[in-house]
Amino acid sequence: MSRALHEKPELTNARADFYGRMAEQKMTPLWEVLHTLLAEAPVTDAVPHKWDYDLCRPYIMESADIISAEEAERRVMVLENPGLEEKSCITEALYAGLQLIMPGEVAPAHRHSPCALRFIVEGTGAYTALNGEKAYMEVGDLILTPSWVWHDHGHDGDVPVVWLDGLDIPLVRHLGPVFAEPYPESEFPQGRPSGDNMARYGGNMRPFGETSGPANSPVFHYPYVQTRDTLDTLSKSGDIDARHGYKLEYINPTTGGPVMPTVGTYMQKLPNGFSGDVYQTTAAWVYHCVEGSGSTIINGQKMTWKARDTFVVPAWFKHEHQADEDSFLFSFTDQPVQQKLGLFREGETG
Ligand code: GTQ
Repeated sequence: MSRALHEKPELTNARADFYGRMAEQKMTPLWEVLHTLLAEAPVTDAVPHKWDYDLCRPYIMESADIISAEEAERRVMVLENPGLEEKSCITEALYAGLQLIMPGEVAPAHRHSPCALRFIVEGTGAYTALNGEKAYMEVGDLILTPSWVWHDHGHDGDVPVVWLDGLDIPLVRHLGPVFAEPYPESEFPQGRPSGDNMARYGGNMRPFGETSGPANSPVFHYPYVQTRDTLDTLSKSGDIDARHGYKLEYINPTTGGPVMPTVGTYMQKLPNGFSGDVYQTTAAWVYHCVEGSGSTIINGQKMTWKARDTFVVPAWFKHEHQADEDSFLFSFTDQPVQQKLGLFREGETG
C-alpha cells in the first residue's frame, strides 16, 4: 500500500480544538491541506470552454453603441473561463478577450508589464502601433506588444475590426510585478515607418553588428499570408505529426525561441479528415480557428469548432483534434514560462 500523501487525516474533536487555538497565531496544520497543495497531478478550476463567434459577435458589435474605444481605453469583451469567474482569466496563467475598434477610432497609447498578443479575427484597415511604428491588420495576422512597450490602436479603414487579445496578466498578477502607465497627455508616440521591424529582422537577416537576441521578438507582425503559405508548402511534403498535423511555432528570429518569454504562439494546419492522437501537457492551450471546421475531444468530451471560434484546453486535459475540412488553428500557451522554470511536462500519450 502506498503512503497516504493524498488523504486527509481524521478530524477529531481534540484536533479541531487545537487548530482553532493555533489559528490565533496565524498558524494552520499542513496535514489538513497537504493533499491539495501537493496533488498527484495538476489540478485546475479552469474548464474546457468554447466561445462561439456567431453567438458572441452581436454583443461585440453592440458594445460600439455603449462606449467608445477611447473612453474604454480598450473596448474588450473578456473571455472568462466558467471555472474561474470574475478573475478575468481564460486559464490560471492567461487572459483572453475580443477587442473591437470602429473606423476612425483610436485606443490611446499606454504600456504595461504584462505582454500581449493580438490575433486578427475580422475586418481590415486597423493598426497597432509599437513605439509609433504601425502594423496594419489583416485576418489571421499575429501582432505582438511585448512587456513595457508603448502601444496604441487606430483605424483608417471602413469596417469594424475585431481581434483576439492574449495576455499573461494572471501570471504576472500572481507573481506581483504589475505596472501600467498612460502615454503622457493625449499624444501618440511617433516612430519608424510601417514594416521597419520586418525589414530589420523578418527576412532571415539582422542588422549588421548585432550578436545576441533580445528576450522579446523584434518582429512584431506575422502576416497570415506568410504563415498560411508556409503551412501549405509544408503540408505538401507529407511529413505529418500524428498529434498536431502540420504545426509551426512563431519564433523570435534572433533567438529561435518563443516570441515572448512567457507565451508561445503556434499555427497548425489539419488536413481534411485528419484524426489526431491524444496530447496532454502541463501547459494550457487557447485555440482559435482561422479557417475550416472540426472538433476536439477534450477528456472524452467532443467540442466542435468552426472559423472564428475560440476554445480553451486547461492544463493536463487530454485532447485530440479532428478536421472536417482543411483547417487552420492558431494557438497560444504558457508553455515557454513553464519550460524556463523546469516545470513543463507532456503526458505519456500519443
Ligand atoms: O490592447 O493594450 O485585452 O492593455 C487588455 C489590456 C488589451 C491592449 C486587453 C490591454 C489591451
